[in-house]
Amino acid sequence: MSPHFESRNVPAHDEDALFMHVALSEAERFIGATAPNPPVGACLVKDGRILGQGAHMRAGGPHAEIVAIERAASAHGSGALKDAALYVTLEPCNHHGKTSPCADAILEAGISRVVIGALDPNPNVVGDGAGKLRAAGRRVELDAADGDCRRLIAPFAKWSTTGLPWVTHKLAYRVTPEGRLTMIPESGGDTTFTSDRSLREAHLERRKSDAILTGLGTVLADHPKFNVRHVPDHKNRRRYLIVMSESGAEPPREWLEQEWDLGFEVLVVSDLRATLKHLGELGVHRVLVEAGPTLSAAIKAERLWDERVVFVQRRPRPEDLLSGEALDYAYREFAADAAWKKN
Ligand code: AOF
Ligand code: ZN
Repeated sequence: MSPHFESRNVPAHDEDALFMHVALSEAERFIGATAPNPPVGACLVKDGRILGQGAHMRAGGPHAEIVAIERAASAHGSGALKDAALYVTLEPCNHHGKTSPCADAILEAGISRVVIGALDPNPNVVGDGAGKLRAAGRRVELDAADGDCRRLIAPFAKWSTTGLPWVTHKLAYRVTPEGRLTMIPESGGDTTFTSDRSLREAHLERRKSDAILTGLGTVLADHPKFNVRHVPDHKNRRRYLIVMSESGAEPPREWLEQEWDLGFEVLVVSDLRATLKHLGELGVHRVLVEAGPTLSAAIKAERLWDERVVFVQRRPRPEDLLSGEALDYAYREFAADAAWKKN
């Protein structure tokens, strides 16, 4: 699967899946902004028309359903919501957390049908929002987008059931003149990828992350900047930047100051597994690994990754160099036991 174009399983003429993808498109904009909450999107529909749509934008902020309901009510009047259908990527909550239960707001608005993309995997939330809606006589249906909503919250599902963050491992390979694939060793610099498309893709992965993990070798070799540059970042976003240093040696002071100024809390660590556990405790859902061969080999050998984004340099033909055709190819893969593939 190429990360340049996410493949989606939308059955032909399936209107439910289409509206659920409107909700998904809302949620996706805030991946990387909502931890320790999941990204969630919602869309309200009546007579085939979208009345309002919205997303959960940050922890502590209103839930996606509430944003969509408020937008629809202010655009069309609250009476318009009666007998509307709500498409929401995650089961509406039925608990008093930082906000009051979405299930109640849905009932009050008179919404008669609720299409849910994924059940809430959070075992600490005593909810059954779906059950409450059903008991109140509303039509409740599950999974209109064939697993895409489960995939959206896979990092949240992993974190809320194991306490560990989801690890995305970014890798780049070059083909040598002898035809061997070698890892492009450095990771932070802008020279790693040949095409703008790949650069944007790599920076989108940063945008989606709560922490970036690299190795001291990479830092010393390149003094990389790890901030999001080729796509817009979330507003006022600070992230953790983890430097694996087996010897315990510190990165250079100027580099530490540079990364602090770019919005990072830098942690220098020596134990990979203990660090992932610690990051989970800090509320980190998504770790992006951007490392050289040594740390990458450890991530691979210890099977610590959940998802990989792999860039492969193509062997150029002379005419490609003139045409400006992208000299790379990218794909994404998931560990075989990725939880979102099940049920
Ligand atoms: C929803 N809609 O948009 C989100 C939900 O602390 P709170 O009140 O924000 O609750 C957080 C929990 O609510 C979170 O752990 C997850 O189980 C659920 N998230 N639920 O109905 C939303 N973000
Ligand atoms: Zn809620």
